[in-house]
Amino acid sequence: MDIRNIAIIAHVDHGKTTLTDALMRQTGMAEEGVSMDSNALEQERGITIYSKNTSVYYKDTKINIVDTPGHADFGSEVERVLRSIDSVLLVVDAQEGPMPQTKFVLKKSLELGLKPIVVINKIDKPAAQPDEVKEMVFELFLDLGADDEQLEFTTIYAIARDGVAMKKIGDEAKDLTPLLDTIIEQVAVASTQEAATKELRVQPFNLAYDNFLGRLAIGRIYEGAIKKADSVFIKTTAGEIRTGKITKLYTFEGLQRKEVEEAGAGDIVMIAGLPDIYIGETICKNTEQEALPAINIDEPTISLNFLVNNSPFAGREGKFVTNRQIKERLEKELEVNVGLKIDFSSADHYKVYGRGEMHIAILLENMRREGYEIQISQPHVIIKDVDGIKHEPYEEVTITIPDEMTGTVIEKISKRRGTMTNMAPEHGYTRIIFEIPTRGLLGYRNEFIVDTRGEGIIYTRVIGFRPHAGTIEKSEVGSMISMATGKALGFSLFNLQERGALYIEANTEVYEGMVIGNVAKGNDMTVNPTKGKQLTNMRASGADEAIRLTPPIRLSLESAMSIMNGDEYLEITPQSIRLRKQFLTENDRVKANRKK
Ligand SMILES: Nc1nc2c(ncn2[C@@H]2O[C@H](COP(=O)(O)OP(=O)(O)OP(=O)(O)O)[C@@H](O)[C@H]2O)c(=O)[nH]1
Ligand SMILES: [Mg+2]
Repeated sequence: MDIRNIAIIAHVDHGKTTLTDALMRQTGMAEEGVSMDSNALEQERGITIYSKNTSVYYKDTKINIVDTPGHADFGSEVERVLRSIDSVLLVVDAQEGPMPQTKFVLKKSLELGLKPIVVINKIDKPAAQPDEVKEMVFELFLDLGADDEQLEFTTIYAIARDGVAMKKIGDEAKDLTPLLDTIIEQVAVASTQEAATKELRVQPFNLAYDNFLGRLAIGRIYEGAIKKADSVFIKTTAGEIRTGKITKLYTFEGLQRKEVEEAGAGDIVMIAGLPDIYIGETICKNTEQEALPAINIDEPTISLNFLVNNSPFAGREGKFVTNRQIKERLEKELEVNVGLKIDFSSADHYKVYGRGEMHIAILLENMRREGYEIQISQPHVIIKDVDGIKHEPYEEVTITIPDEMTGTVIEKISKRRGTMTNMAPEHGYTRIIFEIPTRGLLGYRNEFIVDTRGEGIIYTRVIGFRPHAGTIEKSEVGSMISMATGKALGFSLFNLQERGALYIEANTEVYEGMVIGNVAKGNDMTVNPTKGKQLTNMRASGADEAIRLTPPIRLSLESAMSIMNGDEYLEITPQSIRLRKQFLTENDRVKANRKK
């Protein structure tokens, strides 16, 4: 059977997964309501976090599809996938048009010589402008240096949510047949007779983990056939050679993996039995075969420490709280989380390196759901030495805001060492692009939301390491710290909310040293949130409940990571996210400060 290998790529939310799900439905591979976003966190956040494989059958052809994540923190994952497929469906929202991640994934695809099929999706939106968007996509191809063949891309119009596609606007919208036919017509057959008769070469582009089978490699068979129980060599581009034995072999079918005895050239397989296999290595049959070109893995950009929770409330909510349990969990994460690095050498903390705040937040969120308690320190950017010069990560920031807010935003970003590279009107809004050190950006998101009253959209993407920008002045926001342990009372919170924004509500249990809010003006402030009204002054005992409090700011993992200060820890348990001072008593904090 012929095989075609494609990836679906796009900016976040443009409809990749919806389209993949619809393709599975139409070909009978999945029921109504079944989604590729199968992970609990994905469903909750409504985004794809992990790229996933599926396959569908259409007209005697097997189409392997990789659904990729659109969020920039997972961009390097997309890049790896692109190396291993033959064409992409570039999905573009018919209203928003090309966005920063559209540009990034298209650029990578064009550089690899792929010929994308453009899918203009969501044409049902009231403000959809499919013709204009097609024009914009064409311009983007030109800007990114597409060759003549790539410029002749086919455009399909779709409403992925309804499972329909058309070759022209106005065609009958029945199902996804026009898209499936286009895939069969345009995507090269995955293997030739010649490749099929050569000796085996497989290259993994993704990793998975199974409690019984251990590490699994997901890779493309470039040449030859692979069989269960095969003895193989694993070659790296550096020339190292190891041996291994395939214990189990799977192909993809809909959302399932299907165990097979053998798979042939062109197919995408999942391989068990190679516990130390890694992305980009070549699995082959004899030592003379050449390793396939390496697959680049992007370096981490931020780091932070993971510690055992030692807050006064430690152990109340979690099942797994010890150093050893945390270490084992992190070691397991390293099996599959390709962008992650961890330094286990220190006795009292583990240093975790990741690709961005969201990358780390997803790991932490998974851990707390599994019952772990943990503390983390403030994230820092990674500084690298390149030829004796200090380098730091930079990001491209795309901001879409109401026109009248441009002044404030430009001023703030410039202060943080951002430079504007582009500014253009965008449907009654202004879109501005900046380049800024990641360091300058840390903690900015919250300010941005406040400054733009929630109306702005900010989108960031790491663009690489550049020479260090020097000191960046940031107005550190002071913390409001509890001096007491007990239950926070409405009466005291009512008075405290005059001084800043609170993170807790009445009746929240607090401890000495816990950060319960921020301070609008000035430095850290120690307060007593447990103080009740003097009994003599109280008219009725129920008075406390009658107090109306401003709703608190609910700390999420990401927002807390971005607002926490250097002398604080974030305490994460299955039920709570608490900010605290590293030194819990005022006395110890003063002493620690003096030592500095
Ligand atoms: N109006 C409209 N909405 C759509 C259409 N296709 C998808 N959506 C909606 O767009 C949202 C995002 O869809 P997803 O398929 O999750 O987008 P995605 O590209 O996979 O997102 P990430 O994987 O997180 O990058 C969902 O709320 C969908 O219901 C469409 O054709 N029309
Ligand atoms: Mg998705």
